[in-house]
Amino acid sequence: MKKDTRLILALDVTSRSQALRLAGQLKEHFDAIKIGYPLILSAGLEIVREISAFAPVIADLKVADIPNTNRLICDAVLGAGASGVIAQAFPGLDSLLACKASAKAHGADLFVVTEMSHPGAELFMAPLAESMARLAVGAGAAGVVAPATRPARIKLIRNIVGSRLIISPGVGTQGGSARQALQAGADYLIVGRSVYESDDPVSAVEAVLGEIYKLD
Ligand code: BMP
Repeated sequence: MKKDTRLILALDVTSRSQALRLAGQLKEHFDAIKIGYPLILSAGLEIVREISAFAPVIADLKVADIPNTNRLICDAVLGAGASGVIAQAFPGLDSLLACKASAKAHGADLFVVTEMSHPGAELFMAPLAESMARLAVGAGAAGVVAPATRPARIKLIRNIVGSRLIISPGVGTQGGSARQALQAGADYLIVGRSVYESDDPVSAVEAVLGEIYKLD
């Protein structure tokens, strides 16, 4: 994945035509587009290939099953053209290794969730986030997902994952700051509603980029 804008678009719309319109309009501003259940279940698996004509697609299926089922899920979405897939760590190393094997076979990247960005993640995920990050490293993941809503947690997870990528959701609508997340060590920011729900999505993403460039 190129690292030009350091932004990944979370395209959680449920209309195929709206998704394709937004992808075309915004592709220059994002290094990748993350799509998941909302769009894939609404528009069908073929949307993965259609969106990947605009930018590399990360399939956010938060894969969380036994190894064989994980493999089938990853094979399906990576076979449909995704360049990366997101899995949950909590089912364990064997489940993650199945995702990793599928990703390797497709020349794709595996990303593993450590701690999620919403308040509810503090109950079960936060106490285990460091273990999940270690498991991601052990499974050979290309990167992890860590919360822009809690920059201190990004810093902690960076210490564990070393040079692996950190992709970070929670900027904008969820209250996270782009600048703070990057300063804490995120490689990429995942941005969704604050851009695609805006009346002027291009201006909305330019505002985020303005915040990022202030870093230099
Ligand atoms: P938004 O900018 O609209 O809040 O979108 C964030 C995106 O990142 C959504 O697709 C959501 O499912 C995803 N996400 C998240 O918000 N927090 C996490 O911890 C992990 C995610 O994948």
